[in-house]
Amino acid sequence: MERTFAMIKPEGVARGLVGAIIQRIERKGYRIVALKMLRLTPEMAARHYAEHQGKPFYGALVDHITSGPVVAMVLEGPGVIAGLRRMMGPTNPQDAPPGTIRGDFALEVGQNVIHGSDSPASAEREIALFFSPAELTDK
Ligand code: RTP
Ligand code: MG
Repeated sequence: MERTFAMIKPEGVARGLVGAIIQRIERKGYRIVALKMLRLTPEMAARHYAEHQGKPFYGALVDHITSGPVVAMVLEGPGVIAGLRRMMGPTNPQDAPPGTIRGDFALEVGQNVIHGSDSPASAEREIALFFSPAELTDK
């Protein structure tokens, strides 16, 4: 069964959106395989966002993602990688339609409340970065 990595970003936690976001994910039918709250170190942020190193927004991105606690999750379900990305909506919340998480809960690209893996390779890499195999629950 397909798995993906999702993370409610610091502003989502600070704004009290954890329950609302998780409710949408569970209501869709995806299974939460693992879940924890943590604050990223700069080293973890650099590994997580390695693909963006050198881009103009990279420094702000790392500063932001390390600015407070996040909620990290592994989700499972058929087509969950693309499916979660559809539920999230586009990167820029101003382009995100109503009904998507970013469309309903966010306005700024740097404050778009949720991360989701963008491919099977990213999902595998990001799950391993945040969770040990023993933390991934079986049904
Ligand atoms: P994410 O990785 O957070 O799930 O978001 P994404 O795939 O939709 O977007 P990505 O291209 O991977 O960018 C990662 C995060 O960087 C911030 N960003 N800022 N100022 C900008 O132009 C800009 N572009 C991207 C966003 O917070 C985005 O989620
Ligand atoms: Mg991305």
